[in-house]
Amino acid sequence: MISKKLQDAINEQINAEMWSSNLYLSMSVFFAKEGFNGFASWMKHQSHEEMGHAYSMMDYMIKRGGTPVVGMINVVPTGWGSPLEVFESAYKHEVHISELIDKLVDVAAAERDKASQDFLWGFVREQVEEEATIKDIVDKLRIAGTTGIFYIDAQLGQRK
Ligand code: OFO
Repeated sequence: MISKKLQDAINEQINAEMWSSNLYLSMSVFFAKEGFNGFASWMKHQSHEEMGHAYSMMDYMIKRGGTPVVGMINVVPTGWGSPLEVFESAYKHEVHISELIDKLVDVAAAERDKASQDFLWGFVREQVEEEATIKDIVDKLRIAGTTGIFYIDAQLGQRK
């Protein structure tokens, strides 16, 4: 059974994952309005993926006898200056999420909860991928000219 302290910490992370989902949905709307349909579609997939992280944490909590909380989600940003700015914000956000996950592992270790540490290491690994994927997009956008941006938009639109 999961401790109350770890349960509270995971619930905070569940809230952060749902906030991330809304953030990427907001970015998707921004892109759709700007005519970048590929970026919009990519961000919608990302939003789904973040909800998936929240679901997975909720399922885990239930298996361990805890109670996941579906709490209030704070408002997310709605306006950016350019596609590069959007992806830079997304990258910064993922770095922040990685820090939160690292801290969660520390809580699980302090609680001597091996199963939770094992579960959370999966997210530590996931964050390496998330950061790398978004950083790669940022790097490409930094060197792309106007034509390049539309090429990247078309490419990201192929995400399944
Ligand atoms: Fe974007 O990552 Fe969830 O955890």
